[in-house]
Amino acid sequence: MRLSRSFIPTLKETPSEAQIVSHRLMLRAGLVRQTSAGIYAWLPAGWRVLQNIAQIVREEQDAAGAQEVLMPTIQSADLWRQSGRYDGYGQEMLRIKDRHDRDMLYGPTNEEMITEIFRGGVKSYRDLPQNLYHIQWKFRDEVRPRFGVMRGREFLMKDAYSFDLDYAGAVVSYRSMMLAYMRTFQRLGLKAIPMVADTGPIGGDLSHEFIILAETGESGVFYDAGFENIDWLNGNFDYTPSDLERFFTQMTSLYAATDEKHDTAAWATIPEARRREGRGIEVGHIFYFGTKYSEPMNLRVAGPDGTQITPHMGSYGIGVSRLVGGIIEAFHDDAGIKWPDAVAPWKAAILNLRQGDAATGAICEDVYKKLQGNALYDDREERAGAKFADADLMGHPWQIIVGPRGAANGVVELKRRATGERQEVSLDSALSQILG
Ligand code: 5CA
Repeated sequence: MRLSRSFIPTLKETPSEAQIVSHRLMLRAGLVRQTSAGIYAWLPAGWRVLQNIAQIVREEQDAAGAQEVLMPTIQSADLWRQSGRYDGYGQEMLRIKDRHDRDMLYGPTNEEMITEIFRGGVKSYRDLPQNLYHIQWKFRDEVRPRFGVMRGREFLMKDAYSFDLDYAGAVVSYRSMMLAYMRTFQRLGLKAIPMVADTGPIGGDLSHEFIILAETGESGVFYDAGFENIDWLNGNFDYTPSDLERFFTQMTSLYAATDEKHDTAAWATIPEARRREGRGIEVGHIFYFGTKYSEPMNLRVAGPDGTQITPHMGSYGIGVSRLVGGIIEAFHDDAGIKWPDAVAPWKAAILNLRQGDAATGAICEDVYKKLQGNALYDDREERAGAKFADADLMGHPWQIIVGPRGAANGVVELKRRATGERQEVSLDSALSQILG
C-alpha cells in the first residue's frame, strides 16, 4: 500500500479521551475510530491487524480439531428462555424487538444458539465428540466501556463450544483448548499465564483465564518463570488424551495467581529464582460447564445401549479485538507501537527520504514490488523526520530507509523497530531479513 493513497489518519496530538497507552496509540496510529461509546470502526491498518490475529487463532483452533462455523449476531430471546438465562443476564444484554414485537437480542455469547444448532444435527453417541467455533462480533452493554477496544461494547470474540459424551471426554476437550490457547498466544508473541478462574454467569466448575503480561495490565499476577519460555510446547505434545494429560499436569503444576488469589504459603515454596511478579490483561477464558445448557435445552443423543445421553459441554473464548489493545500494551515505547512480526499490518515500511528523486524512487519502487503487499510505502511529500516519526508510531517491524547517499552506494538502511538496531545493507540482504 502507498501511504499517499491510504486512509491511515494518524494524529500528532494525544487524544484526551484515551486513558491508557494502547487506546492512545490505536487512535494516534489510525487503527480505529470510535463511532459510539465502546463501539469502533476498524480502519485499514487496524483491520489488517485484527485479521492477522483472527487467522492465527483460527489456525490453532483448526489444529486442535475444532471446526469453524459462523452463527448470527442477532438471536431470539426464546432460545435464552429455554436455558433460563434470559431474565438473569441483566442489563448487559442488548434487547431488541423486531417489527412483529418479538423479543430478540444481540448475542453476548452463543451457548444457547450452538446447543440448539447442535441438537438439530446429532442423534447418536457416534456423532460425538465435536467442537464448533466461530469468530464473530458480540455485544455487551458494559456500564463503563473504557480503554478503547479492551473493554468495548461491541467486540470480536472467538468462541468455541465442545460436546462430549461424558466428563472424561469433556476434560480431553478442555485440555485440547488449553494447549491450543498456549500455542496461539505464543505465536502472537505473548506470554500468557493460565489462571484458575471463577465461572461467573456462564456456570460450571472447571475454568481458566488466560492473562497476558503487560506492565499496564489491570490485575497483578504472580507466576512461575516456567511460563516465560514455553518453547517446550512445540513438537512435544499431540492432541491425544495421554499427551494432553502430560501437558495439563506440567502446565498446571506451575504456580500462577492473581492479586486476589495469591497464596503467600504456596508462593514461598517456589525457588526464589523462579518467582515472577507482573501485571496482566485477560485475553481468554475457558469453561467446562457439564450439562448446564444441554439438560434444560433437551440436547440428547442415543447411547450404545439405546439410553439417552446428555452431552457435557464447555465453551472457550478469546477476545480477538481486545488482543489488539493487549498486544500494544505489551509492545510499545514512547515513540509508538512495536508490532510483533506475526500480527503487524505490514512487515515493513519503505521510507523514501527524498521523494521525487529518480534514484531513491527507483529503489523504493523496486523493493515495494518485491515485498508483494507486505510493505507500506511512505511516498508522501513529507520531511524525513515526519516519515520516521510515523513509521515508529505505526510500529512496522522493519523500516527500509532509502536516502540519496545510500542510493548512490547501492545500500539502504534497515531498522528493526523492536530493538532500534540499524544496519546499512544491500537491498537483497534487507529483503531476505524481512521475508526470511
Ligand atoms: N462464553 C464464554 C466463552 S466462549 C465467554 O463469553 N467468556 S468471556 O465472557 O470470558 O469472554 C471471552 C473473552 O472475550 C474474554 O476473555 C475477553 O478477552 C473478551 N471480552 C469479554 N468482554 C469484553 C469486552 N467488553 N470488550 C472486549 N473484549 C471482551
